[in-house]
Amino acid sequence: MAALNLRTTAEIQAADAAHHWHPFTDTADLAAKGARVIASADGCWLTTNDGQRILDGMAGLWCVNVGYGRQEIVEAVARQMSQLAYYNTFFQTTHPAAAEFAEAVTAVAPPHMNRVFFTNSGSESNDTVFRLARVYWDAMGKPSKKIFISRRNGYHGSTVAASSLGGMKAMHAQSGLPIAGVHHINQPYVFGEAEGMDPAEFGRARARELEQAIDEIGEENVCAFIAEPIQGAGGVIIPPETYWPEIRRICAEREILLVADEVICGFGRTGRWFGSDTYEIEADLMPIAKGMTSGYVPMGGVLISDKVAGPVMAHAGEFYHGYTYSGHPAACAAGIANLRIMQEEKLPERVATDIGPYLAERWLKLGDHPLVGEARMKGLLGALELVADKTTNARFPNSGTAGMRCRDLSVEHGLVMRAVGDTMIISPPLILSHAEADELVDRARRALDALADETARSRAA
Ligand code: PXG
Repeated sequence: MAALNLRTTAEIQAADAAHHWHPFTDTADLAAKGARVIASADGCWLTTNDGQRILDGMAGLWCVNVGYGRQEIVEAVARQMSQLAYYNTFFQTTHPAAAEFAEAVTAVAPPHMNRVFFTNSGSESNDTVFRLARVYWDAMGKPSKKIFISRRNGYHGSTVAASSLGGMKAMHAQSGLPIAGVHHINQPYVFGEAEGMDPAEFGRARARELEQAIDEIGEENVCAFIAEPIQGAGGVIIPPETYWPEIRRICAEREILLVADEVICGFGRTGRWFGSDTYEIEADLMPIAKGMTSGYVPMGGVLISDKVAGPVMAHAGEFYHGYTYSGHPAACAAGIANLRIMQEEKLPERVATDIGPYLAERWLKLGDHPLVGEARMKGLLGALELVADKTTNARFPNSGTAGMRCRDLSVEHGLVMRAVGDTMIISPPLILSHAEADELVDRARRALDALADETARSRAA
């Protein structure tokens, strides 16, 4: 492919350092170092501006499910933009792409979800949930039901309501969050928090914190419980098999909405269309984004159950909520083409029966590495827990330092792996081949070996 950008890497880094404020980044620190410049990508591979090829173990940011460079999507978006680059979906108007994508995305959703509200990101989807769930209880004649229960170390986005629903302490500390009306309970993190407890029992105990919270707050005040089927940004926390059935029991017995944040787990990642299918969650609302368009054009949405849609439509009248770009034609065109690829290539099924088990078998063997306390994987979501002492699973001092170093070493070895503290995580494109899966695990092992060498050297010094 012809070079898109004739500036040198140093020139790009200088412009970036001078003018670009990056998300979730110490901007001064990055400006001093210079950002890594990704210039192009194809399939599961990124190419830097200097020509280094890196296997993308994160599918961008958990989103490029169909892989990079899919011309079907590119052409569909170009066609759509020539025909109708923009029109809104406010004021009694729609357009062909919005209607078609709404039909297509609800067709793959669980059968009780037949409507979608379009947004532009997962954060906007969760802010939409925050408002819509309250509107639902107003419509039901129960306006006191306003409080959301969510989880510590959950991630639901960066906007004000979404980050309040999230349980990221560092985010809350920076801006006086959470806002009123959000109550956090503990997460089902076996490796980090079960402390010798049987995982099945631990899963049930963590789920029962929901029941206790409802009792403390008063059921008449609780609006909804929101959680990711598998926590992504929190460190690929795969709940024990006992967790979701117990949450479901509680939600069936109590009058609260259940919101499954499918922004990462949706669109094939766990081996079914949605994490809710994998864990039989039966959510009332499902925020979605990321894999919805495989990241080709930004888009998010909220899938709405008939149970919620019915009363809101019957009693609430207009929902005073929407974004200029809700149902943007280019995003809808990308989404339609993306779903078509996922269906034609049977990607959710491929994750369940082919590449998921293939990668898992190899990834779990990394659990033998002297620096790994646990390797886990579900669908194409994987994690490695780095430990300083494998016999006791003691962590490294200065939490996060080993993870950060491992992340850098991994990129040096040609693999994007992300670090959450000292947990290494992957979420590769769903089109990953067997050869690429072998390559991914090889490169991860080499990064771990390099970290082990450095650790041994610094202990000897
Ligand atoms: N819900 C979940 C479960 C997410 O993972 C969002 C909502 C927010 O989506 P938007 O599109 O507003 O970013 C997310 C996003 C990371 C990382 O470092 C994860 C996300 C976003 C940015 C970084 O793991 N997840």
